[in-house]
Amino acid sequence: MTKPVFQRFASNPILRPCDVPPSHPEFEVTCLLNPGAFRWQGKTGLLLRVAERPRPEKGWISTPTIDPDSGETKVLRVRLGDPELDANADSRVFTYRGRQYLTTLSHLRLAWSEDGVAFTAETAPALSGRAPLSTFGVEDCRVVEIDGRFLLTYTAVSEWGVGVGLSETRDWRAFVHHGIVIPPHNKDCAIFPRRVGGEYWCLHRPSGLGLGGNFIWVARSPDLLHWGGHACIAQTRPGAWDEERIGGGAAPIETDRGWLELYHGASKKDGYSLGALLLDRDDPTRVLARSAEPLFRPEAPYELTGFYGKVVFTNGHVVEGDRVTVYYGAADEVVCAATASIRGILSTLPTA
Ligand code: MAN
Repeated sequence: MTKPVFQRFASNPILRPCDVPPSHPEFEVTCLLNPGAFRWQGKTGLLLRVAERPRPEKGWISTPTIDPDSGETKVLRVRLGDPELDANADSRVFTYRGRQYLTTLSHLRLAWSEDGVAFTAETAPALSGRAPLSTFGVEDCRVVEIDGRFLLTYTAVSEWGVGVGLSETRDWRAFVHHGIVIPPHNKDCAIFPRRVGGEYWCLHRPSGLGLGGNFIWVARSPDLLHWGGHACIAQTRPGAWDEERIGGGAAPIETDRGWLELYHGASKKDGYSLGALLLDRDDPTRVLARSAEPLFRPEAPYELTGFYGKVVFTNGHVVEGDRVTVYYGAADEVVCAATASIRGILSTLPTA
């Protein structure tokens, strides 16, 4: 058997819901997942997705949302068995009176580490949902640094849909919020770590209803706010490990063979796994290679079972020389890490 490309940290999971205090005394932290990752002032930072809800009550389902008018967090509480409730298909969502809700409300929380292994979370959120366009929370933040600016792209969820929010900071204390830069339905947006041909580039993931699908696109922008030049670069592949949906991970990694992007793909049978795309360095609309098989799939117990089982999902990594450390959400419940040699990943991607 060939050696696996990724090695999991022995201390996985490195962060669990009980490691982070809730943002509200009446809530519990249900899931800790999908962190953005970055280096700052000699430390490794994670921007965790903290998913909360009121403590479970037998016979009831309840979820917090932010009131679009007052901006206050309120709780929707529905009795199980209510004929207008459909809550069985997916632990992440439910439908009530014909409207879809998330079962948890997510915010983004900073956690810091000296060694990239042991992290301490801050006690208060760094970024929370706001009315009107993230009243169901903010999720799955990608972080990239360009010229001392940390650019944060995240999923902004509301009853109006799932869009891409952009915020930025230079010091992790003061944030500038730019609002939604790509409207619904779109998520998994990662900005490239440098301009290409004088413009900013990003990966994003619209969801097609009917025609199209959950495919990966690229776009360009002169100012990070206005995106154009859209091109669809990767589609789901029937019968493959990424047959159902795909989406970009964190910012592409520049290598001498091109931009290396670690992305997630989902299949009905195997859940969410990770693979790689290699894009042309000067023209990221050109795909040079793509993983035929996943590089990393849910196998450890904490990846197979949890809030939503069979998931490894990444949107954050740290690169040091040839080594990439991928921080990932496992089973939508805990945060884990694994490392790989970038050369090792590239060697799995033959180009024509
Ligand atoms: C999907 C999943 C959830 C997420 C919602 C909204 O259902 O990715 O984890 O909360 O989309 O983004």
